[in-house]
Amino acid sequence: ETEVKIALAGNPNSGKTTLFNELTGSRQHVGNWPGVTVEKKTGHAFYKEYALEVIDLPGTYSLGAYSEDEVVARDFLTAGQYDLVLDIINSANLERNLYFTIQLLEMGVDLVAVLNMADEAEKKGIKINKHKLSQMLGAPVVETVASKGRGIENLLAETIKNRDLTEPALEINYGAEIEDLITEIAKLFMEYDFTNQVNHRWAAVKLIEHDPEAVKLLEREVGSSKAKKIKSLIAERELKAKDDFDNIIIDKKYELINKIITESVKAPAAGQEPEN
Ligand code: GDP
Ligand code: MG
Ligand code: K
Repeated sequence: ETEVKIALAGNPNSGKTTLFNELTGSRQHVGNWPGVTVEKKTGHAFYKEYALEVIDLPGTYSLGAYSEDEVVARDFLTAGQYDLVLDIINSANLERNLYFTIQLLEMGVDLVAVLNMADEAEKKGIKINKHKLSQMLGAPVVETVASKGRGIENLLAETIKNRDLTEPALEINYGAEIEDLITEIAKLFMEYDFTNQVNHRWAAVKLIEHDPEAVKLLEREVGSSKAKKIKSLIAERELKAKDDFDNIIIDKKYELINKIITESVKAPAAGQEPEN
């Protein structure tokens, strides 16, 4: 029997818990994440000769540091103590859900994109080209209707097939000003012996966003005086820049999401009734 550890991540109400129940049945354990009051659900599923440990992460829209839920999910994901993440997506609300997906991909998380609520998307006349979406995300894509137990066998098969997935992290081009800054931060990471296993480009972007957890990580790894030098470099560049870096970073993410949606989704035009 081979052990495979998977985590369910995604937006609230994307169907994570429903899928978790479908996968694990009554083989569940409920506890708390260490140090916080956030509920931790783990369970077991069996498929062929594989025993899957399944962890239901708190649902969040983002992976910043603005709530306990986000920090729990993010700490789990950056610690890397899993084989594969199942990113549960509400297919009927793709734009918002993909915002979370691309954050995972930028962190370098290996995932299967699970297009859940396929029934809701169908009702709305939304047609998703799974092959194209998979190509653009650089991740396998499967379809499920968790509430009806549809697509679970296929999801298990794809999970096992991709358990050793190691894809390079997604790199979004944030434009010359930010890209130059990322390059310089990366050089300082080298010089200062920042060796943390997190994706370094992702960490640099988070520092540019003034993410407090990224700042804490940096201070822990290189000490506060070196961390201060990196923070000063960022502040100096921000002063010179025409536009707000935070805004550019969000805009570029949505630009990519819109491109993905344009190329992989057919939705009825506004005011037009779905075909069925
Ligand atoms: P979570 O917040 O991600 O854990 O989401 P839940 O599992 O609690 O699901 C939110 C709601 O969506 C519940 O009412 C589920 O019954 C429903 N749901 C889950 N999966 C599906 C699905 O594939 N199709 C439809 N129509 N409803 C679903
Ligand atoms: Mg839930
Ligand atoms: K992996």
